[in-house]
Amino acid sequence: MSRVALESTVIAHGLPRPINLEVAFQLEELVRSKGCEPKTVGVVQGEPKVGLTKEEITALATSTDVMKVGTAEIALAVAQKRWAATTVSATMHLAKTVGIDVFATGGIGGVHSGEWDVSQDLKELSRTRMIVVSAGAKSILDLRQTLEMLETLQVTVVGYRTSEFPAFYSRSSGLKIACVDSVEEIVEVYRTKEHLDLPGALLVCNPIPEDAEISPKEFDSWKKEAIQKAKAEGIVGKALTPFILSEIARISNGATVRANVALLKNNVELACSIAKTMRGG
Ligand code: PSU
Ligand code: MN
Repeated sequence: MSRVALESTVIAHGLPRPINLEVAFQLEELVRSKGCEPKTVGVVQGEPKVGLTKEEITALATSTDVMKVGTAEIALAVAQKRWAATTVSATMHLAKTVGIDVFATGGIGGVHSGEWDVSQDLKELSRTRMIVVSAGAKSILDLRQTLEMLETLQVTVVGYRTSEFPAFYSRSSGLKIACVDSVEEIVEVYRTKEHLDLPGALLVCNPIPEDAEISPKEFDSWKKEAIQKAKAEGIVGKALTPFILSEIARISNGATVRANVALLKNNVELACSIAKTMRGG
């Protein structure tokens, strides 16, 4: 059966509780309903695992002592026998070790505005060959700089039925990318990367469904407020993304959470369709 990797940081640190656990199970169920096998990735008491059990997912979603690890911190979590949720970078790295080629996430990390803070997701996307389906980069990032950095790092970026880099909660950003119109085309691009031994990810940008979109204007005001609060409270580094996401969820009365869930499901569906086409072709 075609396997589709899922990350756990969005579950442990990206969505509010208790909806985070419901979403984790819904995404796995959705993968199964499409005839594929979900492989949620995480670190269980120091053991990196590709394919968490229901109990392990529950622990990651409910415990208060869960690390957030990128590729750089996997070894630390293992040595210290910790529970850890994996970001896009760590999920890609671990999923690749068991030969998985397709991964569905919400949004990748990237270049933050203001002080230097660039996600290790970009470095991993640059070196690990995998199809990563996302709704663009995280909404709180500098999208123009993120797209430039993806180019510098030789990541293949395509829009699924769009020629704009999607802005997570909204479908457009004004930033142009190459457009692919079919799943078959996505698979052909990926096979070509394999044949020519071109390293790095094929980042498939899948815009949020229209009925779940949030207007950029509305979102910008929420984002400004959240970023100001993060500054005032001195939140930096790894804690920044989870802090801002939870602030925006609060300010928007849950609207961002509903949008996040909608785009996650949309990405999972496209990833399944890609994974099945890869197996058939
Ligand atoms: N985007 C979201 N929610 C999330 C993340 C991204 O809307 O929870 C997570 C992903 O796991 C991504 C990580 O890999 O944030 C990036 O974190 P950082 O910027 O600290 O590298
Ligand atoms: Mn960072």
